[in-house]
Amino acid sequence: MTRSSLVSPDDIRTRFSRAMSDMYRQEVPQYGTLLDLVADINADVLAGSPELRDSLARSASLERLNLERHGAIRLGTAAELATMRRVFAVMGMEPVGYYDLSVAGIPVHSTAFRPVGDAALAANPFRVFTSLLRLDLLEDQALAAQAREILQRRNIFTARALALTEQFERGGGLDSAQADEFVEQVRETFRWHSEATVTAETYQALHDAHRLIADVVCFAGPHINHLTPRTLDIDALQAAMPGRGIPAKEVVEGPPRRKHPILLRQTSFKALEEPVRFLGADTAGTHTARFGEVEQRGIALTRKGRQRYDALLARAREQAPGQRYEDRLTEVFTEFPDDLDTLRAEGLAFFRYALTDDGLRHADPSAADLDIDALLARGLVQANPITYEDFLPVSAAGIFRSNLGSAEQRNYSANEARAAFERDLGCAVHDEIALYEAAQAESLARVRALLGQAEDAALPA
Ligand code: OOG
Ligand code: NI
Repeated sequence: MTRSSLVSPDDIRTRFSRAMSDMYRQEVPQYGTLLDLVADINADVLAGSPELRDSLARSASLERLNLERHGAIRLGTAAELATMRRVFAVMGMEPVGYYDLSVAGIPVHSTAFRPVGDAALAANPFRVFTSLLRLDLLEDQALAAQAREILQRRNIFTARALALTEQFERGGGLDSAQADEFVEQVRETFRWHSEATVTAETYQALHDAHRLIADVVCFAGPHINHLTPRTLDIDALQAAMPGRGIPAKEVVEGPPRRKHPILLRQTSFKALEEPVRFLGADTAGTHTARFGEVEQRGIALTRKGRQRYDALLARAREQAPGQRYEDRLTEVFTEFPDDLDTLRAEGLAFFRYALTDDGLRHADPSAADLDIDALLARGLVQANPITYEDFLPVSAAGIFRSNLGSAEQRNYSANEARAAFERDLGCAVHDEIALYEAAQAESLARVRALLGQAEDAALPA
């Protein structure tokens, strides 16, 4: 087999995200309704704002918009997490960020598998928020042991998926037919199972300990629990959802509405109650797991920007008698600058630098050494916002909780379990902020190199 017949990981990821979307549309009809609504609203927003269309085009977000979504799964064992990492690697997805949800009373910790390079993100930014259950947080250690034993018995990957993953690792790639087979096989792992692997009694015991534990332990695989398209106006979406028969969660998670969106805003609709059959039972029971979510992505923040965001969000979440949460959030966030120049000048947000048409046409070679502010002031360079590609722990906790019922909030002691997570995963997770820093720095280096080249081009032939 020649190298040229190999399919790129970006292409495999795109095939996979499409297969997941088709499967979820069939399994959860409301997801299809949501996709239609998102497409309508995105088209309206783009038609009404040529400025936004241009800005999205410049930040490589326009073309990927209708492809763009994230999913989420919850795994039961360290071995499942380690193998999942290898499977995602075939699709060019690497673990980015560490999210400790136990501080919010949810017994999991998580990472996001996603593409990391500029070109891969532009091709298709499909991400999967991947959580690992923490049975060590269970008070009832006998129940935890039982859960571990049940999990030990299952194998969530098909033999062919593993064989193709090994082939990828050995030879460095898959051809088109193998890529299709890989996608089909891996899809099996993410599929819904209406047959539980345990009796109703065991399910109930695990459910009583925490609903999430029953969801992870009682089924043959880590069914995808939501798939989230990207909208350009989440407030319009939130308002339109009930009209299409979709019961939205009460508040949008994340920062308030702004002229220049930052980070990530998310809302979801309530999980479905689905019929399941328990081991040895004649009649059907029910399980509530799968839901829908929508998100609006904004500009990535620097460490300084993120600290300010976290502090403001914490302040907004302190109870204020007689004030609606949304109003309080908006009020508190008036302190966060909402124009791109200030966000850049104060080092609060990340930008990708590119030459302007002017910069391309009559580049001044001596400009290559000017500092970035001078390059911008001369109109040779433009600064395009970098889209936030990751997740927010406080928001994620809110999304989990809205689908577990509010009674599910337990208090686990805050504790750094990151080292254990990375050991289970088999590698360190990327630092998401370092990835944005690198993207910004590389774009600046590229701009300088291009300006420098103008010097050679200007020399007489
Ligand atoms: C994951 C919830 C987190 C998000 O978008 O923040 C998440 C889960 O419920 O498994 O997907
Ligand atoms: Ni999500």
